[in-house]
Amino acid sequence: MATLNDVSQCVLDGDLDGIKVLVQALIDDGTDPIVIINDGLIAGMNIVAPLFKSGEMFVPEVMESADTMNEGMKLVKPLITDEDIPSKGKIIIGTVNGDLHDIGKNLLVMMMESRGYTVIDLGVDVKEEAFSAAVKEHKPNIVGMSSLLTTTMMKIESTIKQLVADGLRNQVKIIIGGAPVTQEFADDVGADGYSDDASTAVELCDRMMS
Ligand code: B1M
Repeated sequence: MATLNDVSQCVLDGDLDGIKVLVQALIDDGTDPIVIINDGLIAGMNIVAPLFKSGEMFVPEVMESADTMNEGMKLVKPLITDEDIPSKGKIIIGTVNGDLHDIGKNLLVMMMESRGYTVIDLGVDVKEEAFSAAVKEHKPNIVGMSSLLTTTMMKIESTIKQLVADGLRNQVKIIIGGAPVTQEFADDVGADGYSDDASTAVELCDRMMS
């Protein structure tokens, strides 16, 4: 008989075929879909996060685990309503104007979603005005900006200035990251937080929301 531990292990292993069989078996046994999400799928990602942080798992494996979790979610999501899943908060995220790198950002999105946040991913090459319009529309708790190029780092600053100009800066916390970004840079441009990897970024959000 399938167990919630098997589901977590399957997420850890990145077993895309196995997860469908296990989650369907638990659904057929009458297991509460919320329990499958929290104690099976998310529990699996909660094992992955520290292993990634400590260097025991690498980007491709983390992506596989996140894909596996999402495959399981596809089966349970139709069985629950959005109100059943308490969200920890709403986060808007994007790679800044002129920058097309999205692997790190996508990893971050997956980790944030797996840790219970509602994430609105604006994609790559996100113009300053688009960040601002999204804040107006979605009223997030946190805005995340990723930049991988020294040439686009300054777009973080111009986006923050855009939020100030539009009177939105005080309504959100801003976190930033990406290879060239540093804590010093974050302090200079007036971001609320900086992180150099996806796991720490999620922990940063947790601290901001508490
Ligand atoms: Co480009 N690229 N690239 N590239 N690319 C870099 C960044 C570069 C360092 C390579 C090099 O020269 N050594 C260099 C930048 C140099 C610089 O600015 N100092 C570079 C360059 C120059 C370029 C082009 C200009 C090349 C050209 O066309 N001449 C061009 C620019 C295109 C553009 O954006 N306008 C370009 C293009 C590309 C590809 C399209 C080919 C591809 C991107 C594909 C994609 O993303 N879909 C690519 C890639 C893959 C890289 C490298 C090799 C790998 C980046 C990556 O995905 N790393 C990169 C070299 C490198 O970083 N070693 C390089 C894995 C990823 C998991 O890590 O993105 O750092 P990372 O994310 C981490 C953390 O940074 C952090 O968490 C993540 C996970 O732990 N993090 C955040 C990221 N965002 C965060 C946000 C947060 C918090 C944490 O809060 C919101």
